[in-house]
Amino acid sequence: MKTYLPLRVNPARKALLCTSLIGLQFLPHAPVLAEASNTVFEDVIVVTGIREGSISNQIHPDNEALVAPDAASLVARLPGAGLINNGSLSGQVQYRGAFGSRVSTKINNQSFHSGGPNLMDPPMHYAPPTLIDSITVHRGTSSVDFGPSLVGGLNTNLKDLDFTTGSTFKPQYDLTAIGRSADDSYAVGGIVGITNDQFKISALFSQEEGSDQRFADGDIDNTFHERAVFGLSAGYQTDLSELSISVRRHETDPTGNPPFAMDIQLVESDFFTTNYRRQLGDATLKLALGYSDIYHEMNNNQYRPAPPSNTRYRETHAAAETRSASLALEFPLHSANLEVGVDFNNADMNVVITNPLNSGFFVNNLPDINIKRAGIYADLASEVLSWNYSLGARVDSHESSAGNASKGPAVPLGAQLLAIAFNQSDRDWDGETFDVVARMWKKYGAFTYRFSLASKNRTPGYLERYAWLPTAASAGLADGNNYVGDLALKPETANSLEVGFDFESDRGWIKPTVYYQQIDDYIQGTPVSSQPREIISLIEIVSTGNGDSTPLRFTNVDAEIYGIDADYGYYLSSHWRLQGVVSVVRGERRDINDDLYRITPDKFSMSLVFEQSTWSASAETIFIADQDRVSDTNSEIATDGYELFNLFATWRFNPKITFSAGVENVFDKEYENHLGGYNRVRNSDVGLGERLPGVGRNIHVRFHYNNR
Ligand SMILES: [Cu+2]
Repeated sequence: MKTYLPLRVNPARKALLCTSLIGLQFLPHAPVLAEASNTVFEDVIVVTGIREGSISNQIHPDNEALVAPDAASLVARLPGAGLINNGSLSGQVQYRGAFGSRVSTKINNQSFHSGGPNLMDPPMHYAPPTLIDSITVHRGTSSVDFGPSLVGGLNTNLKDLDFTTGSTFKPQYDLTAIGRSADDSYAVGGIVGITNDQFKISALFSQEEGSDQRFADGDIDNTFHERAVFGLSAGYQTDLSELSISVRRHETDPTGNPPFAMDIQLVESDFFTTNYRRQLGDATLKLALGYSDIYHEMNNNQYRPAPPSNTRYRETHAAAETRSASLALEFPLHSANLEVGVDFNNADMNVVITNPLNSGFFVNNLPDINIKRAGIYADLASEVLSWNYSLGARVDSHESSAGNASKGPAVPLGAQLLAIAFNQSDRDWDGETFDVVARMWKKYGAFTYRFSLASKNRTPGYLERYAWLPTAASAGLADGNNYVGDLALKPETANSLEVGFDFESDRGWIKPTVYYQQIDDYIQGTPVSSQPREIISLIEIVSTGNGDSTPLRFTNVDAEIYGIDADYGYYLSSHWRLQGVVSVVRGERRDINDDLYRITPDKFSMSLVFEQSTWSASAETIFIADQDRVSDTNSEIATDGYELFNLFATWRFNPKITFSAGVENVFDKEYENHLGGYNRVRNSDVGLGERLPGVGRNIHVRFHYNNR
């Protein structure tokens, strides 16, 4: 049995593990039809805490190279994935060419709206590495019970205690400490509590801080970060039911965002979740409630060289409050397993831009937005002629509205006129979307064949629909363009086909997938100047005042994304093996001859791994290709390919203590990170407008101490 996997890229084990994790989390009830589970379509990254002796194919947890403070970088190592790097704590996961809200991202199964209109706090912002237990990534299409998600979908489970056997309360802890040289950063955190066979109660905490990251030519200014999390959780179980409640407070202090016009001043957020599960005869009832309240401030003058003129000082205040609920019933139906459910999501958001030097300057560029959704779904899983299949459908009813834009007297006339026009427009929208997902898989010897066919939707975000003032806020596109929304936008629809297989034998494994996604009404910025509307000249005038004379408007266009990705491994001997990942993604417009923006360059990685029972070591080479398939519409600049070399080792001293260490970018190679955006901070060692470089040589250590 292989106990150490320094680079966790073996989905067969992940699939097994995931099944086991689900079993563990929802004890005491095993899934009704374990074989028919969809886990063959999931990748699971285990970051901490697999319980000793609890599963047969055990994977030790502490072997992921946590080289960055942003946990999104962990997901970026998977086949088909990449990291949209907008700052040390502002990374978005790109999956098969999609990012932002196209890839639904949850924490502890809670779906919530970010606070910042530029996604300075994307969902993974709320998952500090010291607190992560595991991350589940849906390969390709997520099943309908996951909720709406155009491409893929991921959920991060934070650490939690396990119920024990016997009524005596026992202390339980799971603590992690991380240090990194490239930004002199540290992170400490974990969970501590007491538990018995019925009750558990715990406290969660995390503290992280780091300065600017170094690269071969100096410092990458405004890549510093600081974040703290506190929380409490409690659980109760009986033979037939389980109830859990958790509450968390996240506080992000000044954290830089070099590809944006502003930096995070603060993000203060409260999260509340409660989950209930009950066995009713053969059926399982699941209820989940969630609430999040996020308040965020950012500015362009405190943490980077201030603008030359007082009139250009900006401080933006943004808030998002999300309420969510879901109820599902899972039960056997003849030889099949049926899950039916309803889910709701209701969010209020507001964004005000101010000038901290002029109280007469304030403008409500996203005023009192409300976005509501109610969904109903059914998912049938069964086995016919030794093929497993799952068929799911969901219908969602959507509603959105915006309030009146307020504006101070110091706001220029052009913007005042745009606000008046916005306030006179019809800002209510409602619509329905219909998603279907069909999957088939079959185990045949060493092979598992996988097919999936889906049609999924994404409704426009509040910025895409309601941004009436041309600003650089763009949900993190960071392409230097100003954007305005379109009240008439339609939802995006992705029709996708995916074919792959998992092969696993004593000699190794390979899991390739080929996919094609046709995305109709893909939302993309197109030049305002080419659009026949009378107000356009005004938008251009105001946008010119805001630094971009050629603004873009979010528009429905047609696109396609296709590619192939795989992970593989080959056992050279009982202690040595080779393993790695291949990703090739293409994203293109179908209506004009252009490529999609910020698509992951082709990637190939190979690690040589040496493994013993208590320690392992690996040497990894990553080849990143040139990316010259760039978006003309987004004025995207091509980047050159490069090669990186990393080292990593893990020692397990005893069942409680694991220590890992590694060197990222051993040769301190200087390279442009294609997904990193362009530098907007003056007087940095990175030129203004230059593509942000990847981090230089980075020595990282991690210490994990737990008795779970
Ligand atoms: Cu922000």
